[in-house]
Amino acid sequence: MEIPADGDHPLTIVGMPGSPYSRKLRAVLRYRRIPHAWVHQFSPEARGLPRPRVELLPQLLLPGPDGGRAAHTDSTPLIRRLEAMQAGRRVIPPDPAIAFLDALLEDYADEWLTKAMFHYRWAFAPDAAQAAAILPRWARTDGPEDEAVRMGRMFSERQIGRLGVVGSNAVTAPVIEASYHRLLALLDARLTESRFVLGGRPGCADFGLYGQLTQLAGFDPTPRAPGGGRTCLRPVPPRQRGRARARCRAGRVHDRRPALGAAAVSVGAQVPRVAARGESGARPDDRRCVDAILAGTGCEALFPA
Ligand SMILES: N[C@@H](CCC(=O)N[C@@H](CS)C(=O)NCC(=O)O)C(=O)O
Repeated sequence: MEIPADGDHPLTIVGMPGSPYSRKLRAVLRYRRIPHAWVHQFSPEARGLPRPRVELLPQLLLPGPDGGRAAHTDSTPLIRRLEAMQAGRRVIPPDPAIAFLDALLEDYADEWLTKAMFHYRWAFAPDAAQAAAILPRWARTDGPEDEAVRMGRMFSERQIGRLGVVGSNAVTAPVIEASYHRLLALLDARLTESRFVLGGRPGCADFGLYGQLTQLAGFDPTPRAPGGGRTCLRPVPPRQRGRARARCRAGRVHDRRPALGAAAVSVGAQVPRVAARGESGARPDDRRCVDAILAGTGCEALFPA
């Protein structure tokens, strides 16, 4: 399937500015210079559009087999579909070993960093209040005030009720925050020496990180403030703090996801050496190459030989 060339009928992406995955996918469309229309969910423009089987954001409307359009979700496979639909400015690195590391870091952003996003948005009163006030108004600014207030209350009650489900609680909060602060320090170091996480061109990892950071560093007040977080706003009782510290240390070994943040820099730092070989296509030594880069990061245990 190819992207329709007709400029009057660009691809439609239904999303919300407060949705990290919507920002991620829209950034890919922008970087790849794929013409698209950005439609806010629940806005008048979204009325009558095809709905996906699962109501998640973002939704990409692609030409369906019957000539109509069908709504698809899940940013990671959608990025891969777009790669196949249009050549040029692709975001999957051509080197298979680097592509693997890129996918790993994309997964880190999508599945782990999002815990920080959810935690910071809904665990602290100032962040939750701002989100409740703004999120419903993104659908439309001219709706009735009492409706926006009602929707804001509904969003926040639902999301705060889910905090435990996504894993943010008194014990895990310091782990999540320490991991977030570690990532910021590592990204700061990495991006002052390299334009993108894995070198001179953006990969899926950059877009995944960008999506989550548009919220963490660009919208929610607590994670935007240096050192912001539970430890400074709502001290955790000392007994829980001890347990959390132990988990935090263990996190580097037993729960590999926090360790991926640390891996980003050492992965990034070694990538130029691999990329310098200038080869592409599957090679027998791809696995050895990935193993060598991941050695010592804590991530190697995810991929036993
Ligand atoms: N894996 C999906 C995640 C999508 C997702 O969780 N989107 C959130 C908004 S950022 C959503 O629609 N949440 C609604 C819900 O969980 O009910 C992706 O990469 O697109």
